[in-house]
Amino acid sequence: FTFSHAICRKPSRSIVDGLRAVDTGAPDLKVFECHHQDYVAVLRETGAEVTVLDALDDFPDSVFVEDAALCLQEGAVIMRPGAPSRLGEAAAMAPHLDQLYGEVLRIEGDGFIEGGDILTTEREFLIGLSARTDNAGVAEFSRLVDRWGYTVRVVDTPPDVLHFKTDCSLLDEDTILSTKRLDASGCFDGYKVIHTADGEEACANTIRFNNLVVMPAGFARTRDLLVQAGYDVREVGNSEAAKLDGGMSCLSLRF
Ligand code: CIR
Repeated sequence: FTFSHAICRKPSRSIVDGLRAVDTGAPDLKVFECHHQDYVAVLRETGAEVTVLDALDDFPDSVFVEDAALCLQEGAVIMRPGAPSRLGEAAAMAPHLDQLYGEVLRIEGDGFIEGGDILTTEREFLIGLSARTDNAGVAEFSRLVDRWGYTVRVVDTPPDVLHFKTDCSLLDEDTILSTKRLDASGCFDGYKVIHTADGEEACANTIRFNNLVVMPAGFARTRDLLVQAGYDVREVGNSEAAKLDGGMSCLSLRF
C-alpha cells in the first residue's frame, strides 16, 4: 500500500450512459467532476504523483480505470474487461503504461478479467470470479504474473455483487475491510478482518494509499471503526460514482 504514483481519468460527458446494476438516476457530471478532483487531491496529499488522463467520450465507464489494467512494481498487466462496452478501455490504457513500464503484459486469450476483481495483498492476489472475470481470464493472468513470483488464489464474489473488491479492501499488510457477507465465505482466513457496519456495505470499496485510508463519504459508523482502529481516514464524495456501482478503488491505478 506504499505507492509513488497513481493514474486517474477524468469522467466524460458520456458518464450518464455508464453501466449500472440498478438504475437510480444518471450521475451528474459536474458533481462527479468535483468528487474526482477531491479524490485526486487526497492522493496527492500523500506525496504521490498523480497523472490525470483526458476523458474518453467513447467509453462511458472509462473513469473507472482500475478495471482496464493492473499496475505492480514489476510491470503492468492489461486486462480484458468482461463488459463488452468496456473492452476498448484496455487498449486505450495500454500506451500510457507502455510509456511508464519496461514490461507490459496483456491478457490476449478468450478469457475475461477486470481489475476490480483482483485484491493485491502483500502475500498474494485474491481474485474473485464474477460476471466480469472468468476462469480462463484468471488462468491467463496467473500464468503471466508467475514470472514475478506472485501467487494467485481464486475465490468467489457474492451473487449480485459487481466486483470482488466492491465488497472488500486492503487496509494494511494483515488487515482487510470487508462486508460480513463476503467474509462469511471464509476467503480471508489468515487475515485480520474489520467488518463494515450493518447497512453500510456500500463503503467496503475503500483504498489504503500510503498513510491514508480513502473512503466514500457518508458512512459514519464504519469511518469511526476505522479511526478507532488507528487509521488516518479521508472521506471523498462518491454519490455519482455509486450510481454506477463505482467506489474508491475503481478510480485509480496505483503503483
Ligand atoms: C461497471 O459496471 O463496469 C462500472 N459502471 C463500474 C465499475 C466499478 N469498478 C470497480 O469496482 N473496480
